[in-house]
Amino acid sequence: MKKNSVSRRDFLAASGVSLATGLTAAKAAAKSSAPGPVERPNLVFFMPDELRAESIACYGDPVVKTPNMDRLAREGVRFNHCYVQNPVCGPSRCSLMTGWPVHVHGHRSLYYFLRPDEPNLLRYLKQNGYDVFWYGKNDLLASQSFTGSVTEWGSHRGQGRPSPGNGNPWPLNDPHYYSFLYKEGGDRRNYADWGNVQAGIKILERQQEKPFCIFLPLSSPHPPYTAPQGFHNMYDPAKLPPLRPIGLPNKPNFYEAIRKNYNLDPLGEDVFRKIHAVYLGKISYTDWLLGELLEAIERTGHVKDTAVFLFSDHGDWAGDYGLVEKWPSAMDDVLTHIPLIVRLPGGAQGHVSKAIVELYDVMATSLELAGIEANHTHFARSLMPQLHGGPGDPGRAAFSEGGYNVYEPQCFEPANLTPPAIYYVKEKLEVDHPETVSRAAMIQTLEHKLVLRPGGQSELYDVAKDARDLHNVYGDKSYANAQENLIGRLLQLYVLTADVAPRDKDPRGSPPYYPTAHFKEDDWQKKILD
Ligand SMILES: [Ca+2]
Repeated sequence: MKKNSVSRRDFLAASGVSLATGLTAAKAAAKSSAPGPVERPNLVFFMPDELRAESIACYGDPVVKTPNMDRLAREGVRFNHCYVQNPVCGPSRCSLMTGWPVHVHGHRSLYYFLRPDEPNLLRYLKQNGYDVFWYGKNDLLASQSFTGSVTEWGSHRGQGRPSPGNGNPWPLNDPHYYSFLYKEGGDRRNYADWGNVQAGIKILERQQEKPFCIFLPLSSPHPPYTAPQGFHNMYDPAKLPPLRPIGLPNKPNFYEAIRKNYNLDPLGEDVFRKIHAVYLGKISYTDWLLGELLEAIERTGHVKDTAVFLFSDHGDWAGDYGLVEKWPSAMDDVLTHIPLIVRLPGGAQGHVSKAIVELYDVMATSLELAGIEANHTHFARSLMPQLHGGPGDPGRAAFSEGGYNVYEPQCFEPANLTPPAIYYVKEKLEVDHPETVSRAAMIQTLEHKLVLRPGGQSELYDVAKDARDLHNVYGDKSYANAQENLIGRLLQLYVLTADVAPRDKDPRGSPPYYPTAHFKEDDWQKKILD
């Protein structure tokens, strides 16, 4: 087993102690950029839902147009290898805001969010002088956590539904029905995402006394695969590079199960290419929204005092492998590898960090920028060194987890849908065949990726040769050493992060004894009160 000691930096990060204040680090590298460093900058979190890294131009997609994301990368730092802690909305967001792998507190489902007795980044900000504005979907906080964590929130969610005539266009018995491929949408300004971005822009435009955080958890490019006019048909399916093929050997059981249960088998490759083309169109729409936001930041003079973060909670298959959407225990690169771009006043410009980082590092980074010390134990690491041009930790690994056990009905989606609901087949498959959503744990390095599924098929990829996850070599003797090393390292992660000890202490001695506790319950009370 490879020796993998815990470095001082790891220890400090796990203790919630920063290596350097934002200001100190900023001074060290102030020469690297135009706007100077700023104490306690405003924070803008632009978070598209289901945006995978590789489908953005500056991450290497040869077709898609994402000029605003590319510009943000040129003006800031692009993290080339950022991974989520879970491939599904709720768990990934809970990790993002706590700095905990999902196993630390059981945040593995869509039905257990951060409660008032648990930490979260937004509450740290609000309780330490920031106004926190939230416009978009939830999947993060329990209802009772909102007032303590968020100054003002709202969602234009209702307007985000496809407009009449733009719903599922296929008859129920058509194999396209559960493909999530819909028709072209409406006007780009008639979408929830546009409304939520506008709400954020209004905050930028008004006078603020306190530093602020604007959290924009948007819906795009989440399926269904439909995009507004001007974006839906932006890309020619015939001109896309080849998708990852259908029917690859040694893939987990849910690949075939999804295709069979969604009735996708009869669909030709042209349909999956169209799905992919529309997904790229929806990404370009998301990029346009980012452009609106960046323009407003510039127009309101906030470039100099506002840090802008772009990241997502997970990716999407988007037609690769003949699959659509995502799956709770799937760990493909297109699902776990997301973009992370940060533009920081006084930070490096055009820097690309190639070392592995994890999405929840956003939490530790934001705390350091805001000058807040966490009062809970977490495992996120501040990315401040990279934001000032540092290379990051070349030996770091990323970890991700997913799936449920059959004895955890509280985790499963409720399976109370009936046709024509588009998620009917997904929920039914999970409940009828829970083995397809068995628990999974992934470790990813720059060389290899292991996905361990004790109740299903495990996977191993030679990432250096096979970054597209095409050839599962789990159990292949020529990879025995790599497999053993990764399993050992995964075990170490669980040993080191299995739980967190509360910071508040109980006295070791017994509490004082008060004889009054044993007064007889005679009728003295009655006597007094009568
Ligand atoms: Ca999501």
